Amino acid sequence: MLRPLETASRERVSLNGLWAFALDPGDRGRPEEWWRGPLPEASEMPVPSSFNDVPATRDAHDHVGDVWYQRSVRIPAGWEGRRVVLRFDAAAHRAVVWWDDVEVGRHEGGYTPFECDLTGHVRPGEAGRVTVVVDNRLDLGSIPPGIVDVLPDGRRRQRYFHDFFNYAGLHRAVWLYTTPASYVEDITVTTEVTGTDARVLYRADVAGGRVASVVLRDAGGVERARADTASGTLSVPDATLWRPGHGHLYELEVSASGGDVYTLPVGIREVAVEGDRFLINGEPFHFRGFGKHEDNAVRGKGHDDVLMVHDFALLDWVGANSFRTSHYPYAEEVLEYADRHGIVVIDETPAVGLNFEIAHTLVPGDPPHIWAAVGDTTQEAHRRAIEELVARDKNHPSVVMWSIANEPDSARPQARTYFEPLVRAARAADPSRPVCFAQVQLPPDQDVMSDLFDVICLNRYYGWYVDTGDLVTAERELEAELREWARLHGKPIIVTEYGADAVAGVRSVAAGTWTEDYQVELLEAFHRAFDRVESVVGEHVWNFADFATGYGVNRADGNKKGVFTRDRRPKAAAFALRRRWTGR
Ligand code: BDP
Repeated sequence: MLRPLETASRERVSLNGLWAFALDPGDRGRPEEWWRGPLPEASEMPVPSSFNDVPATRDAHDHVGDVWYQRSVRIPAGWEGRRVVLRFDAAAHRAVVWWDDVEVGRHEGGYTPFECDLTGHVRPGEAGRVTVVVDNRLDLGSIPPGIVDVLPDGRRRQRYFHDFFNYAGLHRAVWLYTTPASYVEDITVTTEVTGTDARVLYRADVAGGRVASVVLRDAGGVERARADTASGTLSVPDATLWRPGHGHLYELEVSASGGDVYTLPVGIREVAVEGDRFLINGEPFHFRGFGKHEDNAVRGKGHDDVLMVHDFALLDWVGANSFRTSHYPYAEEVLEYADRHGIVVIDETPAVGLNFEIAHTLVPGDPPHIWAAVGDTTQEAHRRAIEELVARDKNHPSVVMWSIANEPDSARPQARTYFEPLVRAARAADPSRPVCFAQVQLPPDQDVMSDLFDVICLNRYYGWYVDTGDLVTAERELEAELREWARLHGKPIIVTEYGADAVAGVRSVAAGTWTEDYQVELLEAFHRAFDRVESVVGEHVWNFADFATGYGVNRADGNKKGVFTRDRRPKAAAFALRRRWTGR
């Protein structure tokens, strides 16, 4: 799915800003058809932002159910005879959209974009009312899954099985854009590298017309290759490659017969897994970085360029070359930035919490395990989440691997049955990138599905949830386990999570748990083990920064495994990592 752009043939208007907003705790909005007029008792809500922490009330913070957004939108007068599209970069987790009284779209899945074609509903020059209802409920058919309880006093309580707060709402940009009636609908690009010669394989889909030309230009605007077919291969002798640390981009301009023009940034690079190596452009790549979250005070998961650029500056400062979009697709701005700056990304679906054993907020006992609770609906939602992720992010050179789940139950035989078709779906959607999942602390002889994947990604909490406080045992057990994975699978291993909670400012000579010093010592113990096991090709610390999560008794004002605090101040661990990763 192409991102809205301004080109010679396209215009784009941002609908970010203050929208009318109403919580709907009594579920009145749908039966009373609130889209037919101004929202009752509306307040104002900034878009993009998660809604939860903006109003400063418990009701908003803990709200479970529908919220309503509304604003008036004027269609530019010059858009006569053109296609008009309303695009939501995200609505967590389910949304229905109306233009005036007419439903124009609906979508499920809180982290991927969707569009509503307004052509035929709107008159250029006139204004209309856009109303969106967003439902933040997670159930056993959604990705991620959850359970909504209705308490004896009538309140709803949302349970979910993942360790980050269920921020929701319109937390990414909203756009109104236009294209000619016949338009470039999609472009798919893959690249191959032989020495310094490269090939750009492309396919362009034009709705209501045909491809007129495809031109590849270099960063200086000089034409390097050209074609006039809907799909083909462009040869680029002496190509400047996209590589980690160097986000070199070309531009592919696709023109359609009806005059539409779309320009796509293209990074030329090749990704491969060979034996236990992860190769980028034929060279072994070692992942240094973090699992992150989209998480900030007040905004929640609301995208903000200021915070994004600052996070990338800190990644640079600490010497990270990569991160995982744990545990959902991040805003497209983030991937575009990574493309431009040569940061490597493992791109993850929102399939987190397919596991009751590690749940923080589930009252144990009902149902007994995840595979007894979820079924075809969940698997179908999961498949859609994979396909929507690939459709959105397939052209980003920064994305080198798909992670299709975080810490699912991978011990029970049902896990294999559930995941086999999903791995197939991921490979069918994109044959060019490796596929992985992040595996919860579970030894290789108990895991029933890692052989289906290309890279072994392990989330390991030796020294924290197991061997708590004993880093000598932690280091020994970690190394033994890593060697076992290497022996059994012969694939590259990335430790996609390791870390310890540390409350900033709490120091200790005896390095007890929750101190900054223990966090440093734990990371160092892991690093010694990594450096002794050759198949380890990556280290992603959990987490880049402290983040909001449910208020289980093992969390104090959020998860404190950040190497930076929630407001991005470095803990001692940040300096230790910087020394390891940059030598400074
Ligand atoms: C892992 C999860 C991650 C949690 C982390 C933790 O993948 O989402 O936040 O552990 O417990 O289980 O800190």
